[in-house]
Amino acid sequence: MQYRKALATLGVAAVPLMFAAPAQADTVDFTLNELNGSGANASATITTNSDGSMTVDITGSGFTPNMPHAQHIHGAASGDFFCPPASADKNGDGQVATEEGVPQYGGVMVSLTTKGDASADSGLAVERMPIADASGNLDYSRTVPASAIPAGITENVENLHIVQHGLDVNGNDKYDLQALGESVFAKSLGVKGIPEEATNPATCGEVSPSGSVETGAGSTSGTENMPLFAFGGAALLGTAGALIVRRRAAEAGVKS
Ligand SMILES: [Cu+2]
Repeated sequence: MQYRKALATLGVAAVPLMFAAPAQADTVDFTLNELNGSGANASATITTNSDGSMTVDITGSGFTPNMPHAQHIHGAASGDFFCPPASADKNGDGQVATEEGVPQYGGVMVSLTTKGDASADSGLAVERMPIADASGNLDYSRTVPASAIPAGITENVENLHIVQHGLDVNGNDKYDLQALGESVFAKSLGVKGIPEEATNPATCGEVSPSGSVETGAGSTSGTENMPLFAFGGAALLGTAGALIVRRRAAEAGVKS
């Protein structure tokens, strides 16, 4: 009798104890490997906080010096995405371009800007993206508010990817048209003259250790945010170019 009573007491007590456990910050490590022979790599952590925000820390090197590098958390709340292999290079130019890689690593979920909006809408806000220092180092730290993060993303951090864009193929320390020509993706929106170097991915990061290429995430369209990238390329050319892209994108009926 006494024993059963004790058990019952335990049972009652255990339930509130389980639910009373405080929501704890959870940190996931990412390893960002070079894409497209960029020479860049980075390590990162994403910490999900109890208020629904995410703290993202990135430490990288080998980036095009003094140039902005658009960076995003790609993936989705569920599904199956991965960092693109070299075979994703469909046009055979030796580079996995934005439009070639996005279907594999997923759409933009969070824009890792330095200030202001961090939603997918800022995917191409190059003026608010981090700039590599004169030695090509790129360090970044920001807590992204819950309001900028799509539903289900903080619950699916292990399946997300971090992608950093912008690389210097011909070694002149800038984005130019000589190396790879125009950005095919920007051109597809009717905007000419944006270097492919400015829009191609330089790193892609999966959860560490990267024993398996596939980490899984995302059932939503991997292409819906692709036009955002052209906005960034246009920003490199100035506001007028960006406006043209937005208008063309609007005419094409794509999300901006
Ligand atoms: Cu991206």
